[in-house]
Amino acid sequence: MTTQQTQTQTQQPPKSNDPCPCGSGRKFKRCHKDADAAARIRPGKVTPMRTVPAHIGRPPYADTGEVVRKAGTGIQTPEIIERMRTAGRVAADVLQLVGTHVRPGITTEELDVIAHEACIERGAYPSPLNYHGYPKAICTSVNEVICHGIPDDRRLEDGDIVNLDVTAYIGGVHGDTNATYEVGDSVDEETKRLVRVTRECLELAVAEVRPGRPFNVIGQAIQGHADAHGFGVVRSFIGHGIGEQFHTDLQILHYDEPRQTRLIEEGMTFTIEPMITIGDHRHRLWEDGWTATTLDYKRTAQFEHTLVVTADGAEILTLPTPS
Ligand code: EYL
Ligand code: CO
Ligand code: CO
Repeated sequence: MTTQQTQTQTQQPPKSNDPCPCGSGRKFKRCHKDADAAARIRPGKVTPMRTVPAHIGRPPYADTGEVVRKAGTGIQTPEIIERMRTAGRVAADVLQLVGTHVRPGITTEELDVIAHEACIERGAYPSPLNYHGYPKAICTSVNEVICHGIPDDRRLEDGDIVNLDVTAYIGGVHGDTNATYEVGDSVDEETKRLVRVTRECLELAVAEVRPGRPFNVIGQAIQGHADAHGFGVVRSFIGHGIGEQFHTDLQILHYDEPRQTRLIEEGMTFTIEPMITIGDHRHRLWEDGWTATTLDYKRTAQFEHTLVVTADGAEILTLPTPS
């Protein structure tokens, strides 16, 4: 996918007698066809990529869309960590601001424009913009969209949920955070519980972070809490090391994986960003190649913070400026 294109995306649902995309082996009409027709978010119109003024510092991929990964130890210098405090706070402030605009009738494109301008006002480049060719400043993931939803002309509806994922690049480093918002006041009780439990999964995971512990304490905390509520944990999208690069080699799993024995070390910076589902944890991609939805079209929620590991725990870098 290249930059600067206007597209109307289409996705053909499977034919009635085709195998259901959920992998059950049954015919689509006997499996998820009704759920599909009732609940599916459909791709809308995506406007051309917006520009960022020349005085804003740009990450290396901003002009080409090509991401070059550099290897590192995963441990940041105090000087980089200090810059990440600023980037994290900017991302959190932008997220909080855009969150105040979530209401029935607003389009996800309008939310993107607010985020894009808010980053620029604060001297930041919106990190997703042209990252691997991604066309927008933020990700907006509605209802059954797990992550990487592209802002478009769809209007939010009373009873929807929407995740806003904001990453800001300022001072040569990234800060990455997201949250799920209820749209209007008719969100059903099961969805409210999903959103609450997902927020708790992130909080419980952050509380486990401490030097000398295996990374798997993070996934154990998340999966333990999700299991207790009968919810699924998405496995295909994971947290990541972050710093001068948006994504480093460090992988943060959100599910229990005992083979993950690497130890957490002071000075590491990474995200935790659990995606929790009411039903099946597996995903499928829209034809745009970016948008990931649940296979069964049931709802999913996500929350994300960027952290630095301290001597005795974790400092959350993506908290908003105290008001
Ligand atoms: C851009 C690029 C495919 C993000 C994250 C935006 C999306 C799909 C190619 C990870 C990977 C955010 O860590 C992330 N969010 O918390 N790609 C991302 N994009 C994009
Ligand atoms: Co993010
Ligand atoms: Co992230």
